[in-house]
Amino acid sequence: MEPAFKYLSQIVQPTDLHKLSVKELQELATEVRRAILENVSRTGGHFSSNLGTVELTVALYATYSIPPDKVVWDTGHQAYPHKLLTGRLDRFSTLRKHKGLSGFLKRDEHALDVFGAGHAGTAISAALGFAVARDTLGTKERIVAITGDASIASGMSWEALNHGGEMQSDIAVVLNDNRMSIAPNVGALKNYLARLRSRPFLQSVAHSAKGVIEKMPDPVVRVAAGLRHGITHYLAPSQTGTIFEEMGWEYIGPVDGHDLPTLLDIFSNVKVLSGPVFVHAITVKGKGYDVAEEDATKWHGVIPFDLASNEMTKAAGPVSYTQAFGEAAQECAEADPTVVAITAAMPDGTGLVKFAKDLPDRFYDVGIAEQHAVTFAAGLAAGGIRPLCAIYSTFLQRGFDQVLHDVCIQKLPVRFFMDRAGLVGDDGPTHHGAFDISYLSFMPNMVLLAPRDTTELREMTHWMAAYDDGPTAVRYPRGAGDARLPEARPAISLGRAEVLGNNGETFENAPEILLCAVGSMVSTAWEASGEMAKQGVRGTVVNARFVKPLDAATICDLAKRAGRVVTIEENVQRGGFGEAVRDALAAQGLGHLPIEIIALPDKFVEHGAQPLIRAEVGLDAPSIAAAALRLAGHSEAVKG
Ligand SMILES: Cc1ncc(C[n+]2csc(CCOP(=O)(O)OP(=O)(O)O)c2C)c(N)n1
Repeated sequence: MEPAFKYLSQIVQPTDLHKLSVKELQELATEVRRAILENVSRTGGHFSSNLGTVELTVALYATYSIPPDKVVWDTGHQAYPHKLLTGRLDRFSTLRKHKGLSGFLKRDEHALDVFGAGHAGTAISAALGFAVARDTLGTKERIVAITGDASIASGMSWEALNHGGEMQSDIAVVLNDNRMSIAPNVGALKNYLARLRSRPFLQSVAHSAKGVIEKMPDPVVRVAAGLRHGITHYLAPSQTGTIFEEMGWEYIGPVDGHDLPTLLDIFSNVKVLSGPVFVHAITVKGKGYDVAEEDATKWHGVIPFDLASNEMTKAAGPVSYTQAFGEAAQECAEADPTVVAITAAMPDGTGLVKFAKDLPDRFYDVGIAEQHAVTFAAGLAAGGIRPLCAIYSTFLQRGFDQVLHDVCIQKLPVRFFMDRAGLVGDDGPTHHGAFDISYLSFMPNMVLLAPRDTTELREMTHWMAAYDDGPTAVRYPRGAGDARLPEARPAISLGRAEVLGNNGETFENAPEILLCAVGSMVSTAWEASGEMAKQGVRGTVVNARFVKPLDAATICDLAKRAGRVVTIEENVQRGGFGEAVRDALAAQGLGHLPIEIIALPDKFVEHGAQPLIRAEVGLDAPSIAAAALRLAGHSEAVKG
């Protein structure tokens, strides 16, 4: 019987592609595309970006000698063809599943994942590092970076192009230009790339063109020869030199990123060129799957879908935190003309699509430029505007110094909205928002909040929009959270916690434990309190609301009464909420009280479904109840 993937099933390593004819490589590309379609429709994952890189990957891997040559992928969300061409077909069905293949590149997943990523804009820097390492060690391998038209607009990419243009090391950058970020791409560079794209597609680069042309004595002949071979470097810069050439890179393009025979020819020539080379490939996001080509945003990252009907069936659920923020942000902006919203390339992910549509003059998508987003917001705030700066917890790490240096030192009222705080699930360690409490709460002047549910996020958003005394930040998880908490609540007030009490009946003299929880963990603590009540232990739940300033008075009063404290947070322990509570207790002479800090471990948590990995690290109700009962002296563990 013919195998399902006649060619792909034979590929164990990229050099296996060298044995195939052009026609067979074309068949292989078709199989790679089919493998992505069939698999991602079942597992979910990044979709349209991967359909767009099939021919580029096949052409590169068929021409370069990998290993020892190295390809560095930017972000890694478009590298499924790379996974398939490096012998991972048999494990492809485990993509993004717990203990299965990662959705990104990981050095410990495969030797040819030479540089891991998840955040955008790192590939050119890393590739330049590989090139300089090679030159230093005297080895001979070729180095290629592949980046996207949105990722290349990030500051780091330009820092690397700037450095590489001066270094003149042998390195190739392939720009996979599909005109799209997750949303439509933004910025002036996008317009510039569009102008380059409008040039006719290159058909070939003659073998060693550059070396040959360089030896031509007559400048006119040299220019003509350069043009013929798509090397415009020899033209007068003021007329046609691209910005890349001006910066010392050989510009080759535009090339049709789906025309495999041409790509094979171009890469086999690029491979032997010396110095930094920039190949501009034009691709179509979603290539080969009509609906994805038409709506690349919707199909950028998908949940499992039906291949026959193209239906993505998302179970109707409660309003997500993302949606709650988006709606509240718009209410704030509609009520106050000084309120604006900022995103760094994530209008959809941060819930701001409707805001952008309804209030276009008050909405800024700055592209993959978190550092700029933060300082832009700081400037706006200094200029009298109220900016709501919506950046995922993990991506705000990029803007650490900007938050500290531009916002906090100057006590500017920038409001940060950090979606995807805590464990995000299938995207894994590059995307978990595990550190924001630590990296924000030690900054003087910062006010840091976390809501217990989406209603509280709405209230906090309004409260923050009206708070002009300095910077504020709120963290909230991916998804809708757990709405099984009492609805009634006091209004938000600076530095005040909410005491939720005990979930369930206990005897009057029952032993008591204070469960001090923050954000997403409040509902989990509430559930744990219910479990504890069944064991005759009163778990008094306090919803911190503010990590900083902490409501030390309330927490210490309750702790004194209960005599034991458990803190629960979806952040690493070091520098986190629990340590702040422990310090507050010690400061009030309660350092002797037994305290257990339940937090994320001091390791990078792998990918997997949110409930699964939360349970694995002890952030589920049974684990919390068991830990609390142990602290109360109950040996009987609730878990299991
Ligand atoms: C620093 C950072 N900010 C935001 C993101 C979220 N993100 C993932 S992919 C992507 C768009 C990338 O677009 P592009 O580079 O053009 O690649 P394409 O998906 O179009 O192939 C964004 C914004 C990220 N991964 N890293």
